Amino acid sequence: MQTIRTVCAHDCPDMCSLLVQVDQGRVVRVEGDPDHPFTAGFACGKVNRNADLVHSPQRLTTPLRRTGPKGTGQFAPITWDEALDTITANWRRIIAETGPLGILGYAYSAHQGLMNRGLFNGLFHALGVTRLWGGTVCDSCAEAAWDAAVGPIGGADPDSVTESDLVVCWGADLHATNVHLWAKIEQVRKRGVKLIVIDPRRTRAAATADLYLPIRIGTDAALALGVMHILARDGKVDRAYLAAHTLGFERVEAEILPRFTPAYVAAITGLPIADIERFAALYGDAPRAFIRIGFGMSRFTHGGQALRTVALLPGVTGAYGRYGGGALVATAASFGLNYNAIRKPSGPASVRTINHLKLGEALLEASAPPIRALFIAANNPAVTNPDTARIRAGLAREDLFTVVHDPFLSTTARYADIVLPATTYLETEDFYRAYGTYYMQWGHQAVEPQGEAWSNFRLTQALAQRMGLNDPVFHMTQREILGELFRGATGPLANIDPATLPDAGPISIGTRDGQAFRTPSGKLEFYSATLEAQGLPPLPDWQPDPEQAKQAGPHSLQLLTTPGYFQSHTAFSGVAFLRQREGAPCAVLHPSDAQARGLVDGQKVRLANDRGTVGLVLRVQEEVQPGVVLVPGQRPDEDALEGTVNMLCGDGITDMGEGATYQSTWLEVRPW
Ligand SMILES: Nc1nc2c(c(=O)[nH]1)N[C@H]1C(S)=C(S)[C@@H](COP(=O)(O)OP(=O)(O)OC[C@H]3O[C@@H](n4cnc5c(=O)[nH]c(N)nc54)[C@H](O)[C@@H]3O)O[C@H]1N2
Ligand SMILES: Nc1nc2c(c(=O)[nH]1)N[C@H]1C(S)=C(S)[C@@H](COP(=O)(O)OP(=O)(O)OC[C@H]3O[C@@H](n4cnc5c(=O)[nH]c(N)nc54)[C@H](O)[C@@H]3O)O[C@H]1N2
Ligand code: SF4
Ligand SMILES: [Mo]
Repeated sequence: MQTIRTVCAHDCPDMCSLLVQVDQGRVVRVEGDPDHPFTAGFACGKVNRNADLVHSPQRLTTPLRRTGPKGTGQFAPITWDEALDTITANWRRIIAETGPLGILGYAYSAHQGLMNRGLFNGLFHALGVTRLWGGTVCDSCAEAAWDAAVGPIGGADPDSVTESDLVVCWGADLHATNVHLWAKIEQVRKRGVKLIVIDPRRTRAAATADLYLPIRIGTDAALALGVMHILARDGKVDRAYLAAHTLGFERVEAEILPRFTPAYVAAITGLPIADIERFAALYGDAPRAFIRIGFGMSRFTHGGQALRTVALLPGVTGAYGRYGGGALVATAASFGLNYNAIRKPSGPASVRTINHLKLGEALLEASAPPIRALFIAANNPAVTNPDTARIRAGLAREDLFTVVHDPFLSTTARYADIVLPATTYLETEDFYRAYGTYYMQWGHQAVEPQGEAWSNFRLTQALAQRMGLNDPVFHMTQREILGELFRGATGPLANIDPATLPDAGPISIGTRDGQAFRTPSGKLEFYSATLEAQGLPPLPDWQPDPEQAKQAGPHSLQLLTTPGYFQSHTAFSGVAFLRQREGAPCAVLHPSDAQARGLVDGQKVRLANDRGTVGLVLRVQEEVQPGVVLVPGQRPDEDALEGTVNMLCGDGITDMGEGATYQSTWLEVRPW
């Protein structure tokens, strides 16, 4: 038995250090590394079962060629040489006929290793093909909103929570998506620190909170402005901090806050006035209040305005200036690595880009030139992208040459002409930097690739070489590329010798300094000229969702979509145990809404709107407020009675960052 120290590559803010026990080439156990301060000796319930992922009987073992209609999943095994020859012959033909823009390279975040993730982009960049504007299905709205307020720099260090005097969990379901922060929060609560949860879903954290605010979807900006109103009214504003570190608060105070009285905010958010007052009082009395902001509040038309307004709140009390205080959305922007070495080795500076969530539109409508070849890796857009029906219609095009690289025959892979078997991260080595903490770490390979699976890294290098690309990055080893990543690194990274990293374990670049601001003014921007130039409101404000008036009928319910506890999107659907733990795909209604429709717990129901219908099992619980239907996770069709939740969501974009608006969706629920 051997124990190998590696890093969890799943798309998750925690980026755990893991100890993997390997016996005769098989993963037998995966555990959290006790020597990592944040991982703190435990892995989550999904990754504890990673032996089942690596050795799942559903793993792809060879490359495949399509033998039946697209979408039906009929394939025959072929060799790697045949597969690569077919791919490069098609790509060369398309490039000769219409230029590289006829090919769309589509890869995102299922492997968080900087090389296994980034080198796909390097390949696409060097070939000059049409590229994905990645992340719009995920965090681009949250990121743009944070950048408008704070700038492209990480937020509060989650390790600092040990010194916080109040924790606010605002639109993040920590038991699902950030369990190690939850563990830290539990510790500080033992010394009396209070927890406030603001979430339309009564999450597990909400059930234990000192104050739970079951806010209406999409009304967070109003709540944050209401709190600012009360802080100003009660003289709890840190004027010295505001003068030194922020821009435009006096305009917010004069032009916006007078409207956001507790009564007005209560009417918008659905929260009792007394609870809004209590929240503001607790927040105003906590100089080191830590707010964990999740992406939940960003998933609707005005999601950017919501998240940006919440991100401004710690400026009002000066919490941003104190260790333990402030706000955290993500940390990734603080790692000044030389990513371009991997992502942009050569190729034209700018090419056509396709918004991640507009894949359907691109496949069906793009012209000059149309998309004739599609390469997808580490993504399952036929389930996880909104407007799924249109995506599938695009993928079904007979004249589209599609390649999918994945460890499993995903729903998307079933539409491919060529399917390539991918390794899981435990079959690769890579370098990682977290997006939810300030740690970075080398991850060792635990086992050999299973079957004939190739890592993302190996595949990209092979394709690049066959396409005649000579950039050194397509010929270097992972350890050599690590040196390139640190070339010209600044700040805390400048003192690191990359050659020492593979044996170094986790390294934090967190500091005890107050929040720095990287906006154009160098301050926290209550007033944003950047937003104004984009035609957006330069001051924080709240407006109703315009989609509600367009879509909502008299019996409509608004969709609430959240992460699955034991399923992360579809990445664990090849693990039977975790599918069972998650349970059958379901919809959750408040008892009053169920009763009004004559529906009972456990019944099969149909969720329907103009875009489609989905069949799920109903759960009737006070986990949500009236007017909302919660559908946890995004599950493949075969797990459900029929369809998948994203068939009901449109491809509309958010006010900032062109992100997905899953929750600007209204629908009806009726018996199956
Ligand atoms: N187990 C598990 N872990 C995961 C994932 C997963 O699918 N499953 N996904 C991974 C990925 S790719 C990502 S990007 C992250 C996402 O991680 P988070 O940012 O934590 O998760 P969100 O999807 O944003 O959902 C968080 C919460 O927001 C709430 N919410 C929804 N709308 C609103 C609103 O209008 N206001 C407020 N205040 N709250 C709202 C939801 O009810 C939910 O509880 O998690 C990662 N980790
Ligand atoms: N309704 C709704 N939809 C959502 C969300 C939501 O909150 N609500 N959240 C959105 C968010 S935040 C995100 S990030 C997206 C995620 O959407 P996707 O990126 O499509 O996520 P997964 O379903 O996890 O698909 C990842 C695929 O990569 C494969 N894979 C895993 N490891 C590797 C590897 O090392 N190499 C290769 N080549 N493949 C690998 C997995 O088997 C899986 O098929 O979903 C979005 N969709
Ligand atoms: S908590 Fe996140 S980083 Fe840690 S093991 Fe689970 S998925 Fe991986
Ligand atoms: Mo995501």
